[in-house]
Amino acid sequence: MSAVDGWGSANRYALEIAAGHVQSRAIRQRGNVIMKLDLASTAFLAQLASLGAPGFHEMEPEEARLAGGQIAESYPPGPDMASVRDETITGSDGAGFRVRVLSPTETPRAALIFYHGGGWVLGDIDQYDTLGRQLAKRTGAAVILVDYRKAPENRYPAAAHDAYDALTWVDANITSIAGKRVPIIVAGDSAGGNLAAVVAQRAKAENGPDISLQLLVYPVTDGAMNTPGYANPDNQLLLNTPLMEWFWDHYAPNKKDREEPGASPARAKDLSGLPPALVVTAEYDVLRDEAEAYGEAMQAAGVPVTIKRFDRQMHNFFAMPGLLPAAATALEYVGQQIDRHLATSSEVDAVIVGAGFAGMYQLHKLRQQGLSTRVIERADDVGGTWYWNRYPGARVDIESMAYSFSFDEELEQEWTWKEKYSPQPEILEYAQHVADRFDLRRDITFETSVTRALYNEDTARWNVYTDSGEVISAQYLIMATGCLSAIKTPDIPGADTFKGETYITGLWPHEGVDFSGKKVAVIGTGSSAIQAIPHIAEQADQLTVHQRTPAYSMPAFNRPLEETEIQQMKTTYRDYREAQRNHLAGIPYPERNLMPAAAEGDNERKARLETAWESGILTALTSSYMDVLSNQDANDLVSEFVRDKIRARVKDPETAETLAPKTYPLGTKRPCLDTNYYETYNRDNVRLVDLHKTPIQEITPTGVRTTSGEDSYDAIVFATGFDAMTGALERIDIRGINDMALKDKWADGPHTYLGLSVAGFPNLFTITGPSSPSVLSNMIVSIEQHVDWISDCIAWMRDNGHTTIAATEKAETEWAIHNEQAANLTLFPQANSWYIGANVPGKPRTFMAYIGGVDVYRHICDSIASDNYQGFETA
Ligand code: FAD
Ligand code: N01
Repeated sequence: MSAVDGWGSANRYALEIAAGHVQSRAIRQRGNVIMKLDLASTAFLAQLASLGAPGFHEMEPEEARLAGGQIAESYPPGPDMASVRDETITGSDGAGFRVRVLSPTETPRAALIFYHGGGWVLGDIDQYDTLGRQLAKRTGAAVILVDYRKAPENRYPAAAHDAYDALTWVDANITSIAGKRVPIIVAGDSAGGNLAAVVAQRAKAENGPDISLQLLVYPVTDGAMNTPGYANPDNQLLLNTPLMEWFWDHYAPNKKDREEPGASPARAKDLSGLPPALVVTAEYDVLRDEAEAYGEAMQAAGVPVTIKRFDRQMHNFFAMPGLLPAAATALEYVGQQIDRHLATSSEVDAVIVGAGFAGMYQLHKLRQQGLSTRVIERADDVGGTWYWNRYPGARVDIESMAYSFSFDEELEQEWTWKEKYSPQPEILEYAQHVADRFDLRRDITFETSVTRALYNEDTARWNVYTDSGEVISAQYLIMATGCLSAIKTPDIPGADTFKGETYITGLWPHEGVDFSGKKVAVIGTGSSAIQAIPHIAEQADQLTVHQRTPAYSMPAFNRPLEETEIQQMKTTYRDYREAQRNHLAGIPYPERNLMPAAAEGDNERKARLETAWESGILTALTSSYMDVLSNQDANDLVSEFVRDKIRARVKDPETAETLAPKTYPLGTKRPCLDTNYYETYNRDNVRLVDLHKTPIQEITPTGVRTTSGEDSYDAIVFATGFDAMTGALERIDIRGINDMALKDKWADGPHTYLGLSVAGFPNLFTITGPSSPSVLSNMIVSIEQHVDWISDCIAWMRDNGHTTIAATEKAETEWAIHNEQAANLTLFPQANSWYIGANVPGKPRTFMAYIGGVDVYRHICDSIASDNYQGFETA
């Protein structure tokens, strides 16, 4: 039977239980409890019950061991290890026992000693091999499985002695296990959790080896068996009171022994000074209460303890890898906690904030240069923009084959984009592929935000604070926080009073949203709204779009990529990448026409603009003449061409005029690419509200009130954009020399040198920071250029014995003047765009991207570097 068939029949059993068809007495008695478990556990229990086997406590130990072993045979093999070695240790009382050292493929960053469960009577290291390997792979620790002596052949304290001897053996052999001294973690499940807790107490009492963390998975902590769970049959799935009695009777038949902390760690008089602990429990487990009580008692004694209860799970779920999906979830959770814990105790060379494309590539580069590096990321995975923006229709507006990393030719060749403009899920998949390929996640701490970063002038290091309570000391602090990652919270009165559903495009629910049958309002008509609106309109009963400023949008003409064009690009990728780097915006085709718009007659111009339009390339219209973005008359010609296109796409003339932008030059707010955007307004269920005529007064509990009255909605979608360029940086309390806050320094607008460095903030780098080309370019081209430059700078500092580098005030001021002059040569400052901070009330108005072009900018950065980092001070 295949695994899938197995699940199919298991699930059928679960349904049968629900329908009351299964006649097993045990199941009938506990049917309502079993259904409280998740489906996989329910199905597993049902299958087990259908076998009609007696409980372990009704068997002889040998028989029970065989039965337990049979379940373990269904676990899939664990991941490959760099090495697996079994050794026999001679314990302090002369008895021998086996340990298995599972070494992960990378250099181990910890040694995790795992004591298996089984009531001190059952189980062995072969049965825990899969789990051990999974732990090694996920945590990056060498895992040492311990085959301690079992009862009743060897009663208490034999197992506890072996467990401690395993610890001292690991401590003595740590360099051969891990290559260097690394933190030791003691871990175990059930009776193994008991042994881990006991070992931690003994190490403390005897001043034994340092233990960095205790991982106690539903540990047995008290032989008194008097916590509420023992009296409640609802909690007794897979492990019940009679079986616990059977275990204790075999392990410590002498009731006096059970009162000793060596058997019942909860009986210890003083729990202070124990290593930090992670206590994992299951909701329906007879051991839940005693495990959590032990965690709480340690907490009360001042030990840092995290208690995590897995809802809808039963005893032993953690140790059934491959059988229960919850085991994988719990393993990932434990992995993240261990990541976090190991990180707490480390100092690193560099901290990178953000794991979008910028943070990912920066991590890869610094690792290659041998720097110990940690990335802190708020999300629970990589991808940045493409992790957060999951609204319907989200896709790239620069051709996918061009919007991709160029730094690794193999990556470039192995990845195949499917569409001209790939949708968000495909780009996220690409980011995840990059993370897997370069094994990035092991140095990324997810679900964690950096809240503060303080520069310590005495140590010349940054102290980086996170919302999980960590403080990480780093020589370099690299902000890869993104230009468009700080959501602009809806700045409309009453926005938080709406009682229906609200969505923000940049924080879209992962499970998606079904608008079927609903009355939906969208607020905003920027790039996000333009992509989402056609999809929402198709689903919703009615859609009302609230537009303040219309956008210029052209059709993307998106389509699947043809095999021949993929191959063509892959064959010529190197030349293409070179062209990207040497182009104004990193988008080399269609090439910029160096003729002014006035130089051509109406017919030729129309033909040229038609060709640009048909290309479906974002920059085609602004590249059609050299002066589109610098000469109002030239811009008017192209803008009017686009307005005519809008008029042709929208049937109702009044709606078309409302949608046609007239208050700012084309290209000076980010232009958009769409699929059926304007055509959507030809649908009967779509309505456009012109907020210039009827501004929003407030959002009410039931809808949106404009000056023309109130409309009620089931859902409101805020496509209202971002606090761009500076938002993500200013939301962190970054303080440099003399405790200067970045936010204060930037009170009248961001000041940087090259968008890479800030005077007064040594060793702080900003990837695609303000005053660099960033958002005016193909962002991946700009990200790669910055990451390469920063990495080269750090290498240069190390080669030349410099500890710190920072921009000088003079260089920063000169760069600001150059930026302003460059922007003022164009039409850009005329628009109330987010480029200029106009979308955020109260934000200072300065043009925040370098307009001189990616090509020119690259040349400037390279010249500065080759001139010994002119404009920077080093120490
Ligand atoms: P991001 O991808 O924004 O990643 C920054 C990361 O930092 C985020 O994951 C965030 O969670 C994390 N972070 C921020 N602050 C903290 C903190 N304090 N603590 C911990 N973590 C933090 N650009 C293009 O060139 N072409 C496009 O087609 C394009 N399409 C886009 C579509 C959308 C919907 C949006 C919003 C932007 C688009 N962009 C596009 C710009 C896009 O942001 C960049 O292309 C690129 O993805 C940015 O990568 P990044 O790593 O610099 O930043
Ligand atoms: O945000 P936006 P976005 N009341 O700021 C309106 C990239 N991106 O998320 O213009 C009423 O552009 C606001 O009106 P106005 C791309 O770089 C790329 O759409 O301020 N309306 C505007 O219409 C893009 O530029 C893609 O008058 C309010 C809209 O909300 C950037 O991300 C896809 C309002 C916000 O538009 C941001 O795009 C998506 C209020 N109080 C994003 N506040 C691609 O296609 C704001 N608005 C690749």
